[in-house]
Amino acid sequence: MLEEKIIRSPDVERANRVAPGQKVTEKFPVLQYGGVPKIDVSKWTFRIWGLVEEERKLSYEEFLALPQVTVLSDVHCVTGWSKLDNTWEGVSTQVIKGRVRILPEAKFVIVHCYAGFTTNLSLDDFFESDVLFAVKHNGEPLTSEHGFPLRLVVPRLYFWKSAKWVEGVEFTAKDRRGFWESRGYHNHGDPWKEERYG
Ligand SMILES: Nc1nc2c(c(=O)[nH]1)N[C@H]1C(S)=C(S)[C@@H](COP(=O)(O)O)O[C@H]1N2
Ligand SMILES: [Mo]
Repeated sequence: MLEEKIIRSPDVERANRVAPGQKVTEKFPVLQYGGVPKIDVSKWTFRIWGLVEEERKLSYEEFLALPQVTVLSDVHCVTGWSKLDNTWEGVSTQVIKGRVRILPEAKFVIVHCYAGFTTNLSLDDFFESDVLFAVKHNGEPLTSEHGFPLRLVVPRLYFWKSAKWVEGVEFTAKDRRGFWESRGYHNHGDPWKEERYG
């Protein structure tokens, strides 16, 4: 852990860390649409495309060679549970920003996952300092249930935006609602404003 940077999500500094309408759990429930995929990392790639100067594709090895950070964050699931004090290790979205030239027309990110699952974020939300592509949770490699080999973690929004089994990101000029966002959930999803449905 030589000189590893620990980023504290601003929500962990709140006096009351439990967002309205939420209950704390010590467990780590598993939730998704459909089954849990077993992903073969020798075939897995991380692709960056859309409104970028040059499309990029990284193997799992290349992705792991990127500089890593540790983030401390709370999780708020829209179904009502919150799990406090999670440490996530992985690659900050800031690193992605440094590796591709994003065109000025780009305003949104669509995160693409196994089996066609997507979630959408504004560039501002995607590039917050506590957002990362995680490979570890609480010191342990991600399990398949929780998104192995790679999951996005967006600490300041409801957990459905923290997409599991990520395969790439697409930069777009127009917003496009993702899987849950087009099935009744809010387009943004701030737990402190209870942006649950919309
Ligand atoms: N690929 C994928 N990622 C997903 C989902 C999904 O259906 N597919 N569901 C989201 C929802 S609704 C939640 S609450 C969290 C749950 O993450 P966990 O199973 O690690 O607790 O994953 C999110 N990421
Ligand atoms: Mo969820």
